Amino acid sequence: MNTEQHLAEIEQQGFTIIPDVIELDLVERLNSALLEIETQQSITPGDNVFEGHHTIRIYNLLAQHEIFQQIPTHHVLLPIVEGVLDEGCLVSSLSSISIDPGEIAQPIHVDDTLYNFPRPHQPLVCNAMWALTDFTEENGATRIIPGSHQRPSKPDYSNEYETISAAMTKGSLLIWNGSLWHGGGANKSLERRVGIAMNYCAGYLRQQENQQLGIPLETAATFSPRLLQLTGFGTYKGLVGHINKQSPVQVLFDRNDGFVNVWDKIG
Ligand SMILES: O=C(O)CCC(=O)C(=O)O
Repeated sequence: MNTEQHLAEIEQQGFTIIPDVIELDLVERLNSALLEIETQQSITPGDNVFEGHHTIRIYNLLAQHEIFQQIPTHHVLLPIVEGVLDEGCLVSSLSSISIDPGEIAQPIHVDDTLYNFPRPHQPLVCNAMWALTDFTEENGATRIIPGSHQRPSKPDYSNEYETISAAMTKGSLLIWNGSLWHGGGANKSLERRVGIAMNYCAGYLRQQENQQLGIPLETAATFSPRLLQLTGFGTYKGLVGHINKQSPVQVLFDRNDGFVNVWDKIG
């Protein structure tokens, strides 16, 4: 399937799966980096139903290791996300979700719930799950309700819903409209299920993780121009986020990266 076909699927059913798209060498290096961070920082599971009691989550990955810089700009993923949102889309959050054996199913939810617009609405959030292990119904593959992105209501956290499992092989991507009803699955297997949640939002919304304060400036200075834009060090359409008619990259790093203030463009 090409980009257009994936976009059509997301529009119709709220999600698409791209099998075996991430190079396995990269998958292994991501897995090693996550394990190293977890061990070095003694990261333990969260303490609520949403994050899970047997799930290791590592947040703010772009601040943790340079290997994660390859994720937001992925050459197959990003054009699809740009097609759902637009080219001014932002990294909303980048975190890992490792579901360990014994974890129960996460409540069904939508990822754009806090942007409280009447549903259904234009896409505000587009998220991708990177499968760093096989995802199966048994080990906690993401549960989804096809077509639910069009529903006028949001799910009730305390209800159970009929879902399907987004089973996929290691190295695959699940991409969904943030209005889709979904949640992590229960892990009834003996092995950990590892995913990276690469979440994007429209460029005119506030990002879930504060990238500009959460990523050290000396780290951001090493980012490609596109990654700087995606993390919010640029502006949306030459205006939103400007500082005295300059882009943040100009103010912080004394570089222009093609920025033209929208009013100056008009002439
Ligand atoms: O881990 C998963 O499969 C989904 C997790 C999720 O939807 C979330 O934490 O928002």
